[in-house]
Amino acid sequence: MEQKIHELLITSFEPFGGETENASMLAVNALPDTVGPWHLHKAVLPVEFGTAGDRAVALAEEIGAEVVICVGQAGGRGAVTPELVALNLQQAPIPDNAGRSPQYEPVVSGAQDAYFSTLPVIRMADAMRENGVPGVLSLSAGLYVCNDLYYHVLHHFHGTGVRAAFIHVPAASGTISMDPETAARALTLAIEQIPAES
Ligand code: PCA
Repeated sequence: MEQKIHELLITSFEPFGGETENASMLAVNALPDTVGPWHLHKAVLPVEFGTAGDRAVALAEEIGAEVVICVGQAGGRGAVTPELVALNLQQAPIPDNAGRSPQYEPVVSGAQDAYFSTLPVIRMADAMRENGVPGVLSLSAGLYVCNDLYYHVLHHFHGTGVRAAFIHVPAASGTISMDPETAARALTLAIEQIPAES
């Protein structure tokens, strides 16, 4: 019997903060085009409040994605960190790539304070460690563009059945870092934990 193909959007981010690379791009580029029943659609998003989320939602709808995985770089973290929650708050320690630096403004005015991931992020972190890849559940994606994107996606798809998670990967170079192949292995393990509901 033929296996049904399920569409999955996986996004990464362009470089930001004056850096020339973004580990999320390197890790996502290193992924295969299919993982189990999942057909991966890869896209690179701008590091811009609002725009990143709008683009991810538009792409997900265009390809009929059942699952959206957003990946970003978290400098200073030594493990791959699936994010449990997205907060309805923006705070920019540095301007985004469009020069905007919101200070404690909501992502979506009047919407609920937070959303939990709709994917098994705890299981994802466990699977990484069980397979020898540093992986830890994170309770905060920060308040910068990664969290903004995550909140946008969870808010937009709330109640629709389209499931989403955000995963931070360590920087690709420097003292606290992870090579892109290991980060890609962690992302593959994460995707393997997603039940394909049809
Ligand atoms: N990391 C930033 C934004 C883009 C990225 O890769 C963040 O953690 O918010």
